Amino acid sequence: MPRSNDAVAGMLQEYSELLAISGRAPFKVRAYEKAARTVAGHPAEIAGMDAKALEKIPNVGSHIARKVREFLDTGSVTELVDLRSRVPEGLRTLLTVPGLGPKRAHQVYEELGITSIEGLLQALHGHVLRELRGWGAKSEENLAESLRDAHSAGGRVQLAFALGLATQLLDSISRIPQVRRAAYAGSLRRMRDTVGDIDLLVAAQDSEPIMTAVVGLPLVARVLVHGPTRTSVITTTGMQVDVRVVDPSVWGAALMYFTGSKAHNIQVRELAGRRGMKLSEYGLFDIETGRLVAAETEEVVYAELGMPWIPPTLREGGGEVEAACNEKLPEVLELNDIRGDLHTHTDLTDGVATLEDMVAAAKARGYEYYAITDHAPLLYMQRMTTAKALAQRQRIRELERRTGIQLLHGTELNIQPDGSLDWDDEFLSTFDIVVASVHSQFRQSRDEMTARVLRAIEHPCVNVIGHPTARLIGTRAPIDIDLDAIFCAAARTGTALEINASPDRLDLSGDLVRRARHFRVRFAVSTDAHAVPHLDNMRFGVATAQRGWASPTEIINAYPLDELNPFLAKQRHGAPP
Ligand code: DGT
Ligand code: CA
Ligand code: CA
Ligand code: ZN
Repeated sequence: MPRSNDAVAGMLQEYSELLAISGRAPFKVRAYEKAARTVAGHPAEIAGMDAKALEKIPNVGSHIARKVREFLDTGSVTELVDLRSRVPEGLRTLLTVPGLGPKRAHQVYEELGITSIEGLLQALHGHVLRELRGWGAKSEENLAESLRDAHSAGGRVQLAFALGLATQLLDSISRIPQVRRAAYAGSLRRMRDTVGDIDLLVAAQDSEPIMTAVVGLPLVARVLVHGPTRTSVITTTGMQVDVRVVDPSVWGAALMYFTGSKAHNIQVRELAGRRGMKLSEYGLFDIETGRLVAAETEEVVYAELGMPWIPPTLREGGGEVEAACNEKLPEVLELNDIRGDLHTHTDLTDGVATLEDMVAAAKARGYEYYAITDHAPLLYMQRMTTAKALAQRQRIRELERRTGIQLLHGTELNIQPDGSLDWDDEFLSTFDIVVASVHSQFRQSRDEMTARVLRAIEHPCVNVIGHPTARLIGTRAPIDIDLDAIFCAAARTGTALEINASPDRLDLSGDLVRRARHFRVRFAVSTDAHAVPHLDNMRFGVATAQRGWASPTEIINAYPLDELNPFLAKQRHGAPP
């Protein structure tokens, strides 16, 4: 997993944003932005490359290569640090305003002297922004809307971002000599789709040296609390991290407590009470004798309470405690149940990697099968044509012979506002798998939207509805649609609903998966990968399926190919390929 690529891409992206907000030439801004995207999607780990090898990466010239090398060697870039210090703090916070963008942030700063989010809101509500060059009432409304959407995410961050940050911190913390164990807990361990703050748990005899080391970590920007059992810091990314140090002997009880959720903890504690015991972060105790019953591992604590260990993704207080006590916990989907990815792109449309690179990566993951589902002609900017699709099919068949992995030639259709699709039925029936998704016109009425998606579900060639609610976490609300009608029709017609594993989508969400399961819907957990590293997002999709209590029997890409194929056959007319 090329982690260094993500870090470098982040650095280049920040650089481009700082250039933009400083009012530098647009071509320079774009160069860094393009380099960031290419690096993020580059299939090989770039950490070990020298400047010359770096320059061979598309969109990476000598200047950028030098900065990347400096970043990899020293962990920072002098010119970036310099640029950061020259952009006022208030102006930098404008960069975090969704829907504003660096160019406009620079504009409101220069022309109106706005240096804070409050100032921006004032100008917005006073209808001052619409008077600016290049704005107008429409831009003003759009900004207001982005702000409303973001506010509903409540200052939380996406799961993948929190996981990346937690992993980096744990990496540093594990190097502190006195540390016996360290792990993340809280909503991150439960894999909620957004995370408020990161909770880290550390096992050590003595907390003092740990906390001292933690507040000194380079990622720490500000210390909120520096105590012996709990330390809270704000990282340079703006995210809060709570660190607790416990004695190794109570690791299990503490991990259980700080994993939560609060609702789960309350239910488990009540259960303990009914059995004459008391549960806290220090362990499970017999109330009468005060004797410690269990604390060392989560397994023994749950076992003493009369339950099997409950996967963290289920710990939301949604009936899992009762189910566990009655031996009714689901056998949830695990990452190694996944036999293939059913929604992926290549550079034939908007992916950044070649067909060959994507397939090689899929094979390296040990997948039994793999579907290529590039966009279809109605998404005009992708310039897909029938001829290109057929040529791709040819390449796929050859590649299949060479590599031995079963390849499905698919496509991702665009569900038009009236529910019609790309291509005619005859051509559609020649694909091995068809995904259909809403990619535009998100604001139809509920009735129109429901009819639109139902028509796609009823189509005999459509196997999967991609990212069914079209939400983008923190930026776009879900479409307004009668989901029960969708679930009912999907189950009846043998159309799977996607659990899109991309961290900005996680669509369907865990809650919706759980609701859909009552209708006996089948699901496809897919990454929608546009680059090789995106294939790793499968873990977020699996976690989302778990949060919906889904078992492998309900997930079509956990089926072996000879069970998947009859599902994909649906009710197609026309000759199969
Ligand atoms: P977040 O940070 O908003 O994404 O959500 P969490 O679940 O990580 O919540 P957080 O960070 O406030 O607390 C971490 C865990 O600590 C939480 O999941 C359960 C436990 N916890 C915190 N406060 C309480 C409480 O008042 N009662 C109980 N029983 N547990 C608590
Ligand atoms: Ca938390
Ligand atoms: Ca916390
Ligand atoms: Zn896609």
